[in-house]
Amino acid sequence: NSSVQFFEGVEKLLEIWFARTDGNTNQCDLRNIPRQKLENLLKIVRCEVISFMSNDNIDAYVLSESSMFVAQRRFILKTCGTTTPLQCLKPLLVLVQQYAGFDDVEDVFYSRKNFKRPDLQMSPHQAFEQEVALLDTFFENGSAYCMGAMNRDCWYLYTLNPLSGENNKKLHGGITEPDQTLEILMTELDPEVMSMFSREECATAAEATQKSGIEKLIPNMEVDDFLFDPCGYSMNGIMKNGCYMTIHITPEPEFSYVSFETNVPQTSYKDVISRVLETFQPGKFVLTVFANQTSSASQTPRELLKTSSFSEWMRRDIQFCRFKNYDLTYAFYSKFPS
Ligand code: PUT
Repeated sequence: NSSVQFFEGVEKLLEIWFARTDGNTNQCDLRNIPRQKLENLLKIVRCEVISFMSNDNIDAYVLSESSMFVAQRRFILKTCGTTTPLQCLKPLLVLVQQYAGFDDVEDVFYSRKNFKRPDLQMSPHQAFEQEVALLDTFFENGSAYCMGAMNRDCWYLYTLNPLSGENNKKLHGGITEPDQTLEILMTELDPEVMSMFSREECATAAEATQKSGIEKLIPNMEVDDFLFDPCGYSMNGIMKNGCYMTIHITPEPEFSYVSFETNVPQTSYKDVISRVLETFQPGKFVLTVFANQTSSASQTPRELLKTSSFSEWMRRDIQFCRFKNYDLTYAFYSKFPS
């Protein structure tokens, strides 16, 4: 039905870890940035806050276009549609220095799946090369990667990859505390499942969260969910220890898209991945897992190499990258050969 207005569900995901050159971060905290300043930042990105929850370890914002998570030294901004997250880099770095007390960037991860309609994006997001050119103006030692088939379903990443050397090692050695991130980016979803994420079928976000089975994906999450009118759904989940999960759903059959992301540590992600797939029933999906050396998920590359299918979803390709202290696994699975 060509009368349905297209919406780009695919998000741009920016994760930045901050540090201090003198190593003294005790008094530093990104959550000291005033709310109004963050809201001004989001205006530049072309989105706004629609809901907020927090605990001692993390602030979680549901946005009009996806989510933002602010912890002591980690900033995550995930935005879909025609938002422009890279345009907020300069003011963000100023705010961080001014209010949070950090004077250095420890690591950066900017990633996204290929857009369905790149032609509708705004500068610099029409092409990954343009995004990289902008990122390179802010960061030394950034490296850009494309994982998967670059003419079909693929996933782009920009991250810091400093040359070894004493100075670099000390300042940009990367995150050594245990850290991991699982993302599942799903397309061609089952229309019956997607119909739950509309006001026609569910009166409230809580009803959609419960009926769809989202509430059972990862236990012990405090949930902040939002059901858009007439359709579309976003949720953030946070745990007392600062772990998060986030799900964003574009249900229209012509361009259905669901993203799932969490940093909850697991020695094996197979069960979580299987639950997500059973819940949303995608035709195909991109899977990415970052795990650093101290993470309990550090065996993920070995495990996923052995996993040639999840039930009826067959692996079509898999790639690995070893960065200074993270291993990245990328894989693409589909129900039917495309
Ligand atoms: N989205 C990037 C994740 C990096 C590891 N936390």
